[in-house]
Amino acid sequence: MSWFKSAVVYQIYPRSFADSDGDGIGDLGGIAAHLDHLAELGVDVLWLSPVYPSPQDDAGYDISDYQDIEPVFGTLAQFDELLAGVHARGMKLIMDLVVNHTSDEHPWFVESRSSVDSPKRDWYWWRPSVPNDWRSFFSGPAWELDDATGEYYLHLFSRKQPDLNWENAEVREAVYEMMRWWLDRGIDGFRMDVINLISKPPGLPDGNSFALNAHGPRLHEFVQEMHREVFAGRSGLLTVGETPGATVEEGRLFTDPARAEVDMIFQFEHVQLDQGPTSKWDIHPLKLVDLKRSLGRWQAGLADVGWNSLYWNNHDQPRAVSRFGDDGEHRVAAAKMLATVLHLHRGTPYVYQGEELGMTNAPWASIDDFRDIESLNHYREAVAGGASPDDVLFALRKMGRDNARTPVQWTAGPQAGFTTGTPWLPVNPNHVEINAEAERANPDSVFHHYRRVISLRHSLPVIADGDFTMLLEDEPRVYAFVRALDGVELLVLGNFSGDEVIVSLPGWEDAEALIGAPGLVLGPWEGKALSRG
Ligand code: ISL
Repeated sequence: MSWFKSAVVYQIYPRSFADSDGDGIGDLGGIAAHLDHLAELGVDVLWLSPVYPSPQDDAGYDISDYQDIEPVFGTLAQFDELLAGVHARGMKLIMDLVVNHTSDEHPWFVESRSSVDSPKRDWYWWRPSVPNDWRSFFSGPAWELDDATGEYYLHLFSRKQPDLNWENAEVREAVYEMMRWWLDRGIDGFRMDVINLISKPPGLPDGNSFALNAHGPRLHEFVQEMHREVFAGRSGLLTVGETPGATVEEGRLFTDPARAEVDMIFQFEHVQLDQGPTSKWDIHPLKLVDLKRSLGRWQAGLADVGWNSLYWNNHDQPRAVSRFGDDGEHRVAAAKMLATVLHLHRGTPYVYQGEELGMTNAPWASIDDFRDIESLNHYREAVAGGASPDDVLFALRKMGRDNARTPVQWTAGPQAGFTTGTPWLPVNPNHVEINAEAERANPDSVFHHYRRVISLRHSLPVIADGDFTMLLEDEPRVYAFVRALDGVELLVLGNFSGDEVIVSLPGWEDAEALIGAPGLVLGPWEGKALSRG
């Protein structure tokens, strides 16, 4: 069995994790100071969102030097120390790999834009006139006129994130060389940002820029080449591709070990069920049966081949307990239930910083509170197009990425113990109640519940490697499934409602309780796991 089947990954968003020098921005020193919190939680792998030099147009996902550390975050020497500290605690560390695009301030792009004859001209997508109607994911057109040569370049994200041309073999070799450099330094793998966008459609036809780019014709060829050139012959690594729009079939292609691509992918279906088909800002109530159907399809589809990653949230998504649970009266129960349900699926679970505390979305007063380029651009474009500012704000409050980016709440004290200065994004006022210090001291906290579900994955083969069967598929309030391995069966139940629910599952009434109380009665937002055999 691959080691990562019993592993749990923790995502750190460095700007918002912990600040060690009082400038209001989290940094490597802050991460180093809290490694014992992570070791105590019991996670196996840390994933660092980008810490490379960057103009921070998209909070570090616009990289201007792949082989150094952003000074605001620290130095390479501090990075090496941090890596040693992670390894000394028996954990691994993976880095974010953002190679669909660079920053426009990366030397490659600076050289590319300098002249049509530049040796690096073909490293990006240049056209003498706008070739199609593609839109950027951050609003506005995907082509930007560059004054230096009077030509247009492609940017699927912000205009400061020009897309690399993966058709060019020199680009690919430069990326692989950089990846080998990090692995030689001792890191344990990569989370690959929008890796499914790297192969562009031949002829750059008109149409939906996302659908057209989401699985280009050379995608799997490129990922297999990367595997051969970078990962082959190295062991113990973790590779996870971020692949918005991937289908179950694509998931099998990416993660079938025989194809030598990546270990797992982040698929997006379950985080789009409460959104309209064309816009994440078109928000609908989530129906639990849709969630079960979607996640159940991924469980079934990758049962014999490949592997799932499991997540409720990350730095791009609202807080899990606010979106899928209840962040009011039943917050603690809901946060625990969400952990139980997610972590007992088949797959590798990801915990996003603060999720282990049950952190919530933030109370945004006005548009001036937001910092994220995606939210700010959307607000500007929607309001200019005639939308009511209140309606736009309603959606930003629920779906805006800044919800995930408020500082981690370490203590009940000033600035939640995140910084001695002024935080780059305000701390959530609820830190007086929700914080790591209080939760570590309380055995009934969300934090200690996460410790328990994480340690269960380490100790019980039925969780790491058992079969998965969804139950009660049409029941609108209860998520229910069974895991089974070698005669051991585990029933997992999660009440996604504020009502008490009694479930009818003959044969399980007297099963032993692993999490929660025995029996088939579920209190509001309660989760439990029962075992037999
Ligand atoms: O945030 C999203 C929804 O609007 C996603 O569609 C997101 O843009 C997409 O998942 C790609 O995300 C990744 O690449 C982006 C970066 O802004 C995100 O933070 C990163 O996770 C560009 O690098």
